[in-house]
Amino acid sequence: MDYQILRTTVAEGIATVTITRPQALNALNTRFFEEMDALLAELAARDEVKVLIVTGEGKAFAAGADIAEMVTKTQREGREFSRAGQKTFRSLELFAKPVIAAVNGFALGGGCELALACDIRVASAKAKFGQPEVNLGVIPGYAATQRLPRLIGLGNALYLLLSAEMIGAEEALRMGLVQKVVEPEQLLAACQELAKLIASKGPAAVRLVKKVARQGVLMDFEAGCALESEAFGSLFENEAAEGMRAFLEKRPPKWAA
Ligand code: CO8
Repeated sequence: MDYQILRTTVAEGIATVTITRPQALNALNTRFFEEMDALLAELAARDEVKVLIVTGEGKAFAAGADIAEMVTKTQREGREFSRAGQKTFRSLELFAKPVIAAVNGFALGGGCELALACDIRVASAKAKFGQPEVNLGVIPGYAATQRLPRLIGLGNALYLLLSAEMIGAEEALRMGLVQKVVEPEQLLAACQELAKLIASKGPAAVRLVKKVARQGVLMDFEAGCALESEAFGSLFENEAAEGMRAFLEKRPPKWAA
């Protein structure tokens, strides 16, 4: 695909994906979703890519769905626009490799929903978060009504969704919306360091941790535990044998690719 909005660099097993429409504060349009779908398919097939980082160029991570594109939509088109975006973000959420959101600036509406679909959120101290949809007479359409309560609890989620208040990085950290806040100039380095740390771990274990946690959170406890035992067992005679042997032999593990 001829990528016009997403710029991707791959180094040391880490793919950094940057949204490059700063003139519109990286507002998410149809083209963005098409490119993200194509990119995820490409990166899924590249074994050397272990972790993804998603970030934005300029002062926004993404300031929401593209209001200019949405304004004239009919009910049917609105539904379709929402479903297409939900599908892309679900693919990102279920992507076999961990995804870190490097939230550099405004993460509003659909932009905040993009961050929510990532596995870990690291924010610049300058980042701003919010779900301002009700200001526009709409509601989130990329699953913030579903992911936000699961991530930060119903009280915090409804506070953000109903008030449309924009909060800073420290407040987002307090709510559990982000996992870490760093100085703006440190953001990419901090995310790369975290990505490299994850990439150095047992690859099958990393894949299964994500899969089991993601699936388990939507299941009842017993079913989630059964899934965990199944995944746990599958690592024996495989990666776990090397990881534990390496520990006992006091040497670093040699993971199969
Ligand atoms: N869509 C389209 N264009 C945008 C968006 C957006 N979400 N956000 C900013 N822009 C554009 C502005 O129109 C402006 O364009 P231009 O230069 O041509 O006038 C340019 O980006 C720069 O923006 P500002 O001049 O407004 O920059 P400021 O620094 O003054 O303000 C803000 C920054 C506070 C972030 C402000 O731009 C703002 O409030 N943006 C809108 C934020 C918002 O409401 N986002 C939620 C959108 S709704 C949504 O995401 C729903 C998701 C689910 C959809 C499901 C499908 C149906």
